[in-house]
Amino acid sequence: MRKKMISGIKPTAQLTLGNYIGALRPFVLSQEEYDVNVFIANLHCITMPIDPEELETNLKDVLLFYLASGLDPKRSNIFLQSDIPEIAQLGFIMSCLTPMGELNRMTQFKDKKDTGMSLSGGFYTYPTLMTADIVIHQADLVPVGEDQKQHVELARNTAERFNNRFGETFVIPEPVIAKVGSKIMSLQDPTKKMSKSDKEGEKGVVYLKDDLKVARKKIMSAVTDSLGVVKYDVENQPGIANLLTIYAALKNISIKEAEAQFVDVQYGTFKKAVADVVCDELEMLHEGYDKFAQGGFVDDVLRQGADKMRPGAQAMLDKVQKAMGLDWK
Ligand code: AQP
Repeated sequence: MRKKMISGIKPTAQLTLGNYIGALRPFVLSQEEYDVNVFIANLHCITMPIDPEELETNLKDVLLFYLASGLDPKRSNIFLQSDIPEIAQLGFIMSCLTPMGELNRMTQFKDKKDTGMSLSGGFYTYPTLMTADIVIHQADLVPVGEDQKQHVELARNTAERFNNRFGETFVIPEPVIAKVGSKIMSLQDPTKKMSKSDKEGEKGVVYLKDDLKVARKKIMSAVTDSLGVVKYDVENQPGIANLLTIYAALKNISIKEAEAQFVDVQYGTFKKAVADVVCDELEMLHEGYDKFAQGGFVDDVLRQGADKMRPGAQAMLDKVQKAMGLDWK
């Protein structure tokens, strides 16, 4: 039997090249080998303040970019997280099985807390909802970028804890991290992750919706160094290392192979090659986006996805409730 893979993206803002290389592309490539299930994580969005209209637009965009990237609804299940209410129910149960000490150690929580912004309880417990997202579907594999690995490890711990306490119930999921491109960095500050809600650093972020000219300009203005050698050295040349990663990931080659293509090449020429490959990919995505936006069947995709996923989720929640003594039937 094919292994079951699950992953999702929060429709918090416009998708970035980081989301594409670290998540969307690996989802699409996985379709050959795995039973692929991909969702739009709208419940995770409301853990931070969000404008409802913006959320709705972003949600449609994520779906259109899933399709434009090559996710095929005939082969893979694509669904909206909130269309399966059992996930939120199981999320509460999972939060009761997760020690606060583990949640306090989550780096995404610590980073946001350090900014001094006011955080919601939902943001604090979001990794426990993510646990439910994964285990309710008995997923074997969870492809994620480097930043989400810790949350998948928390999901593994919680599933193991449940199995030990209440009997063998959940499959223990494995995180899958892409060999190249699991953490694309900002083009302006290559020590910082390229993030879709980074409003201050927009110049360092290539959005999938960016006009090709704008995207090209962002790559050509990427911060580099004065060493003048195209080499993968994250510590001393983080900007060049990031551009090499983007190039290698999109070309489907190793970093070594990418480096070999740019021996004795000047930074300007190297950046142009990176911009070309990014713009080719964006052009393909824009064409797909427009085609699916006009197709008018996007609602059906989500409906069919939820119809296929919900019965399994309901059965799993029943099993959990029985195992815990929550169910009198
Ligand atoms: N820069 C990145 N490089 C590689 N992978 C990335 N991912 C995100 N940014 C990069 C991966 O994309 C998937 C979806 O992420 P998400 O939207 O659920 O959450 P996130 O990791 O918090 O992504 P962002 O873009 O940083 O969103 P905001 O700014 O809203 O917090 C995940 O697999 C993630 O690893």
